[in-house]
Amino acid sequence: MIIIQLTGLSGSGKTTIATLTKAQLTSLGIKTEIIDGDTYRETLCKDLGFSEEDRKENIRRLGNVAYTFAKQGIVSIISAISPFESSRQELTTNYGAKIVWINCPLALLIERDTKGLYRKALLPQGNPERIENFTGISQQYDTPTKPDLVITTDSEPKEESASRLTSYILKELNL
Ligand code: GGZ
Repeated sequence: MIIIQLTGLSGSGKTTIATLTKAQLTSLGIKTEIIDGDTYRETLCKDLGFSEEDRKENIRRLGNVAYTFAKQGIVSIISAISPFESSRQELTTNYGAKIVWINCPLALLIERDTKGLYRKALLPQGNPERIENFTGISQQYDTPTKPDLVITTDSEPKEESASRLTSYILKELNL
């Protein structure tokens, strides 16, 4: 059974790496499921916001979904910011989930700002457009203390990052 938790700031490349890795594993005949925070926030986690409590509950639920897939022999990749070390450790303790840190410098994410979210997060308090509790800006992101793998996304092509994750998973599967 293998569960991978990709953790990293908004825009760091989690979804892209998860998608490319899934394609690589699938081409090798390995069943893979991506459990994406953004997607589940439209369904199972629709009631949750971005407070510390809600984010922890979000990760708990995603962990449980991942476990359901993983028990059936499906490689399960959770792709969510997962900013709190305690939440990540909980999934490691409960399900043996591996921690993969998708690391990209905050300054670069602010500069790229592909979805315009950082601009809104950095607006002054009181501005109606401002996004509150934004990870890395107005809410904490705990740097992973014991990541099983670190993928730095500012210095290598995404395909290479995905290949490193694929290799790590194959090693964990003894393949
Ligand atoms: C961080 C936020 C916020 C706030 C909305 N803080 O890059 P995205 O847009 O597409 O992905 C982010 C997503 C975060 O959801 P997760 O389920 O991954 O978060 S967590 O693991 O912390 O529960 C971002 C968008 O939602 N978004 N508001 N305040 N990201």
